[in-house]
Amino acid sequence: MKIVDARVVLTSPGRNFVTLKVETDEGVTGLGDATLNGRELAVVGYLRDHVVPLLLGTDPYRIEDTWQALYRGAYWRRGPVTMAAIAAVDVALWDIKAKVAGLPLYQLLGGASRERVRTYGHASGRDIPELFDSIRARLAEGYPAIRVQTGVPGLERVYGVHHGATPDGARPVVEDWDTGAYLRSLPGVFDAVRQEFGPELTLLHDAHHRLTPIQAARLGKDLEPYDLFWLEDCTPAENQDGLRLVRRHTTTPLAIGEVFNTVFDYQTLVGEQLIDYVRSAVTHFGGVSPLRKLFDFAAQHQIKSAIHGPEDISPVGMAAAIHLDLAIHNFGIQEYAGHTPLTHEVFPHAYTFTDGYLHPGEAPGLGIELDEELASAHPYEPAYLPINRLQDGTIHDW
Ligand code: EZ4
Ligand code: CO
Repeated sequence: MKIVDARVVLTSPGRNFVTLKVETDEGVTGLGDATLNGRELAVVGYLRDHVVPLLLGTDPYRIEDTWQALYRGAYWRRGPVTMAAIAAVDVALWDIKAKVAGLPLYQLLGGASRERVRTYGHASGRDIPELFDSIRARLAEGYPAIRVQTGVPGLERVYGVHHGATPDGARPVVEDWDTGAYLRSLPGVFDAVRQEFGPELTLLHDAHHRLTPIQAARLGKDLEPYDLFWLEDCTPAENQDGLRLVRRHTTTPLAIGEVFNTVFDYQTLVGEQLIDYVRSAVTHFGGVSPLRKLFDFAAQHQIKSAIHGPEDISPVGMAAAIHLDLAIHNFGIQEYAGHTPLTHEVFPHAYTFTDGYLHPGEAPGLGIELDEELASAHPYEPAYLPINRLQDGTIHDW
């Protein structure tokens, strides 16, 4: 079998998605997600100009060899653009191989280790009543676990919550931030949530890289009475050593890694067991092949998976994640923000979301298709994540 064509499809059925479609001389096709929120066109160019020409004529069964050739052959390694592009190829080739085998992808990854995949959803509100309504809405949808984000008194925007296309597409929305106000208000929010919803509900929180290690240590301690499933991205972890300090001070479980793109970002974090959950997405980590290796490394340190699943992972990336979730032993939880009805129409899929649990379905391959005609009716719209400024105007991590 040979790869005879590969196309990059950029579409915005509510938000932008980058999809690679690989075609073979035997008519079998594969899909991969390469969406990099706010930097989509860079990945489109990387794939179209530098990856697709290298794929033509190659054997789609040679997934590992192709991965290594794209990773090592570029000479310039790592980085989100490169690794999103390689991820799309890796996933598309797994899709092809599983389709030819006539098996859902999870079977090629070792088969099911569980019946279904537990998820968590997002709740947020400017104040407590709005937050409670949002939590009730997620519970009504069946979510067994909920990430809680709220407004901070004195700040205008609910942080860490972003909204599709920006009003002025060419420029990011500017938000405001005050770490002191956040640290003072958050424990009270979780106290109120526990009083209203009881001790059983699984609760998570995302600090979105906004704290220093000592601030993160304090927050982790202050949140201990509320029994969080995890505190996510408590501090930017490019400096992996900083997590030693956080870890020494708190038993609140820690999750990190949605912006990471290779195992090297995790060497200290996993090797010293400084975190409890790894957050990388198939889409941003070079695909199913390297993420599987990361999970095996994490398993040696009793660390579990928690694949990133916001709206900006396409249904193709989500499908790949769900197959992996079902197959690996050290599965933790799967984030599932869901997609717009139009997105589900552009990407018809076999995976299901029922009572808060996902299942990849039994269709051969990833179990996903791309309606190219509908996709082309919804072209790319420039959109950026917000940026953050402190009250004196200093740029802060978003
Ligand atoms: O802000 O995916 O845990 N989930 C998150 C996400 C990220 C976005 C960035 O594109 O933090 O909502
Ligand atoms: Co996050």
